[in-house]
Amino acid sequence: MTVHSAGREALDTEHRRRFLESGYLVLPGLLPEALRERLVPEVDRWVDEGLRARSIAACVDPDRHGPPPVLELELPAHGELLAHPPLLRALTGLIGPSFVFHHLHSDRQAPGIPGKPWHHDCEPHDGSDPSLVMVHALHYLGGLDEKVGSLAVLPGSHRTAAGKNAYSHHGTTELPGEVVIDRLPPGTTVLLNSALFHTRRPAPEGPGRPRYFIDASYCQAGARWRPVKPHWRQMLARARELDLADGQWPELFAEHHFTEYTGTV
Ligand SMILES: O=C(O)CCC(=O)C(=O)O
Repeated sequence: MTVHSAGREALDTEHRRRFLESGYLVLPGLLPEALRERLVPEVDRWVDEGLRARSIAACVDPDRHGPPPVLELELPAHGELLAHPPLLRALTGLIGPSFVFHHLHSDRQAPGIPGKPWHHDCEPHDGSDPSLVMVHALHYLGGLDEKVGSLAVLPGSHRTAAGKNAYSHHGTTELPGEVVIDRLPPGTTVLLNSALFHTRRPAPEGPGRPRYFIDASYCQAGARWRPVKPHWRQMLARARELDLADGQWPELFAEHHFTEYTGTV
């Protein structure tokens, strides 16, 4: 497993080389306890008050539901998370300083939730440069262990062009060459090249404890990327209004990095 100790100022060229080659990097404890302690009740609220369900409905059937009443990034700790300085510094080390926020999801997965079949999450862009990268930051607030199940990745799979669900017929089964990430301390972030195939596996010994999982994604500047939420403009506008980038990172919430929303694919 490619592991980097969080808290160091910048990732060195070796981390970058390993990320380019394998397509992932594990940053144990990137999220400090104080931030985690504020994120967990926000995730609980997001799920228990139906805000997550409402947010999904806004994407699945926008004509019927309209935009959600609350956005993930309007929850204060979630807003902080998406521009968490050590995270943005790590991204800079991997893909350079010019990138745009794409989307944020937050969930408390119930114990016993089924796995998620092999897939990747890369969105297309309208440019001609195939080397432009989208990165997903998978934040495991409570870490990973036998009580919450694991994440498996297929190193190098991001380098072959394939549809998001090209391996979904394998379900969550073991694939040759996979790396299983099944033990992570709380507050660990796994950075994935979004084109990397990965799968979520359920807890091996049956239902354990809830899996607190937030993912945020970022796209390298240089082309216009496809948005995944119909209310993407509102999302970026609120992030700018709330100054989540703290006066820095001018591209982080800029609209010009996106094509028009054309529906779910
Ligand atoms: O739950 C996880 O560890 C990964 C989930 C996942 O693959 C996804 O949300 O795309």
